[in-house]
Amino acid sequence: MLNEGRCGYVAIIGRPNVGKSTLLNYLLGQKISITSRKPQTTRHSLLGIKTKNNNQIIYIDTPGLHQRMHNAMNRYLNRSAINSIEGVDAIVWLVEALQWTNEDSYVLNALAKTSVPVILAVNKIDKVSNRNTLLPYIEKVTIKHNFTEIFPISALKDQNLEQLETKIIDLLPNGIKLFPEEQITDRSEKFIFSEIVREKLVRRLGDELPYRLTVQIEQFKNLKKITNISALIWVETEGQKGIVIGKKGQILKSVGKEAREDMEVWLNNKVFLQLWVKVKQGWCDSERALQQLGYSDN
Ligand SMILES: Nc1nc2c(ncn2[C@@H]2O[C@H](COP(=O)(O)OP(=O)(O)OP(=O)(O)O)[C@@H](O)[C@H]2O)c(=O)[nH]1
Ligand SMILES: [Mg+2]
Repeated sequence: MLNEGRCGYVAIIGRPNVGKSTLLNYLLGQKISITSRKPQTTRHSLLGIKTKNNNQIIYIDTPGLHQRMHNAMNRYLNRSAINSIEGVDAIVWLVEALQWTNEDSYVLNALAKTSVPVILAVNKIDKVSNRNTLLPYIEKVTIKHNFTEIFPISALKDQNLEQLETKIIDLLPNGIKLFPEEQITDRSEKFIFSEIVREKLVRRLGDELPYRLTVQIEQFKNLKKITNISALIWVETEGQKGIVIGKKGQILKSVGKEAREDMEVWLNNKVFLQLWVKVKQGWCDSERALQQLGYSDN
């Protein structure tokens, strides 16, 4: 008899910087979502599709839920994360071991309104030197919601992820696969590549990164032996443009090199990458400008 597998959607949520994208990449065994030490690295929800035997888990990586909602960009990020809680089959909520912030409380409030099963994943346990402190912490968080299960994990060091995934599959409904087995994300290569450039910028510039910077792939041309790609980096002021380019163009040069190397791995082809920095004032405060740059709810 044909053994029908399970298939469903699972949202990975949590405050900024707690390790959501790192977890997704390790669960998939491939890097599709960018990560960095800086909060609010993820700006668009994206799907990561994992097919395992007869089962298919469709993970949704979300921007970190946060409380600072002053401009259009922040409103978009929260809307995008909250919308993905609706209609999923399970939620994995990440907190960081021994840490609790107002932003965690904010996520908890959003969860209180849902009847979807929630798995609590206590991440970054590799950072905890005294394991005796972990249990009281977990007990304190556990009583805050009716969790289906609780897993202490390390997304970075691959601790307990197998067990977490087994439990996730248990929560999915029976059903046929919604995506082809070889597909790992719903996003285009253009999207992934703009994110690769942004990751290198976030990592290189750290706190100096213009918060409102965005990247757009302008040209993407697959030739036989090489792929030509050009990307526009949008900033808001001439000063920010200077920061992104760096002294004697050093920053832009190394960002270009690192991004090109990642793209070559992804495409398994040589890449010729050109980066341009452009100034567009006030785009982050305008809903219309956001839509033009691909930040839309549709
Ligand atoms: N030590 C340790 N660091 C981790 C672990 N998981 C993630 N990190 C680090 O935490 C930082 C944030 O990780 P991300 O995956 O970008 O976090 P995020 O929740 O997706 O953040 P946003 O997209 O900004 O909401 C990165 O520097 C990761 O390397 C872990 O298990 N252990
Ligand atoms: Mg992220």
